[in-house]
Amino acid sequence: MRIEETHVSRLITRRYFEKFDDCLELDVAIVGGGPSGLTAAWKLAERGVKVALLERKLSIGGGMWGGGMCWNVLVVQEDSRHVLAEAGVSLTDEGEGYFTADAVEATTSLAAKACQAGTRIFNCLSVEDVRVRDVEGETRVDGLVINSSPVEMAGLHVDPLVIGCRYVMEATGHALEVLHTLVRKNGVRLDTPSGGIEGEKSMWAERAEATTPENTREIFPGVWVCGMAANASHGAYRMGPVFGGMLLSGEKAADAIATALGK
Ligand code: 48H
Repeated sequence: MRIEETHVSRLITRRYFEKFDDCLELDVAIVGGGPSGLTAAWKLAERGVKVALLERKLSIGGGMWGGGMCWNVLVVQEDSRHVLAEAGVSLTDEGEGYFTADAVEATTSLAAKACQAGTRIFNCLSVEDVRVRDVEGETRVDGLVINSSPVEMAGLHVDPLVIGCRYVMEATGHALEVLHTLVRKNGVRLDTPSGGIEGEKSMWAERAEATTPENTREIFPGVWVCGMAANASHGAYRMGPVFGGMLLSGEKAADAIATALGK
């Protein structure tokens, strides 16, 4: 076969911009490709929701690759192992309700599930702001302001672009980037006890695992919090390399949003 380099370039640009153009109006835009965002993406796409996942880094997977302290094994519990099992991940029953999985297998399997279900993934793309609108007297987030990660990293003064969506999913983990920007720039109140970001508490894995799904909710009109961001926004504890709550959080958010969208 003869290979023409410019044709390779044409194929890439054509397909990429077709995908990008189709994602300018989404049902759900997920910010962050960690375990919670990937699970949510998979489950939303499976329900027929038009969803894209935006990830700043070259690789998706967030904090899942390294298990604990770069020792790439992770732990899930009895009530969440079905998510990894459904993704085809091998689990080892360690007794007393603990299961272990290879962190790399778990990350790549969730990513494959999300892609194969129909999620459009944009890596190397950073969310730098939100779009807000007043809808019937209520301020609502209905889009994301995005830029190329290399532009962000180089500190170049290049204006961003915007994608619209019915719901944003804040899945940026400990950093809570979407919520911090929303609150700082717009002075709005979140649906939390203080009306602001409550912050993250120290390690208490059992409590943290219970509260992660509980705190997974619409925290501001149009914005769902998911994964570690759910706990970090609600003043809850951290859990270390126990990943069950992340998976259940993604599953819960996807189910609630798909249902709200009538899917
Ligand atoms: C685009 C962005 C932006 C941005 C950040 O941290 P994550 O793995 O998120 P979760 O919540 O799915 O999983 C948390 C888990 O990995 C973890 O840290 C745990 C369990 N910690 C417990 C403990 O005690 O420490 O992934 C978030 C992703 C990352 O890949 C970021 O690069 C990405 O979000 N991201 N992407 N635009 N503005 N900000």
